[in-house]
Amino acid sequence: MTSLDASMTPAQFADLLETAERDRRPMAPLAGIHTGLDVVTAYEVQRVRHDRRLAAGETMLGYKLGLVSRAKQLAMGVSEPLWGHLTTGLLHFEEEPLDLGRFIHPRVEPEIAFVMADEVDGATANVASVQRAIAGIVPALEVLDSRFQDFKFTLPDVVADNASAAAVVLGGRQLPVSAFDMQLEGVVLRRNGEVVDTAAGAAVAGHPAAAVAWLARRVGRLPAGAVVLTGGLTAPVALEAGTVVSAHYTHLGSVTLRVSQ
Ligand code: OOG
Ligand code: MG
Repeated sequence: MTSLDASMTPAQFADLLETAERDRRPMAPLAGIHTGLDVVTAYEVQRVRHDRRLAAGETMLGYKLGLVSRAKQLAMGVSEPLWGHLTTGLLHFEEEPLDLGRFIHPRVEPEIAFVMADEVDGATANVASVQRAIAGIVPALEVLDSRFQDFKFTLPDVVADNASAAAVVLGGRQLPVSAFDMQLEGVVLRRNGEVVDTAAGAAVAGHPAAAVAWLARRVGRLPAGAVVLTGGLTAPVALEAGTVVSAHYTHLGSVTLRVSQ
């Protein structure tokens, strides 16, 4: 599909993204082949791909936020946040080396993740109601792999591409909300032992729970048990064979990702 085509359905856009993912061949932005692709249609494309994953046997894990921090917005050239779906197939265990064989051009970023105990009603969601609903907070590394060439996309493209989701590594320690002030939670990001970036929890929407309140309003209802990635705190770091990336947090401990040789 190379020419302008205003008649493509969300399922056809989903096919293009899935082919790029399966063949590890990045594609040109969807907005270029369908100038009318808007954000609403793009979320339909995301939904189609999510439903197909569930039909293939994966289970819903939760949600991810994207492009929330200024560092991420500047790095990606898109200044509005978005959300995506997380399924169990994305989970990668910290102890296992990550094989890059299935990715196109993977990157990783440090995040603060919530495990929700209770449902959050989007109609009334705010920082307080989100915090009350949290079971625990864990440190996370998110692996991203845009299905678009050179990680270049517009907001509708990256929405359709499920916010570039590729893998999620959750750290071992889970703390309750009362244990610390997550706005002030510091993170030091290291690549092969060298510090490459630093940030604090307030980088995402002023407060990670504010980012999740925004998400709850968008999705209408955040279910109990959901895992939510609250958004990359720093710019992402490229992954290559042998790369070791670790994120050390003030209270949450650390999470490490080792890439296979
Ligand atoms: C889009 C995904 C953004 C985040 O945490 O900001 C994201 C991208 O950067 O490719 O996951
Ligand atoms: Mg992220």
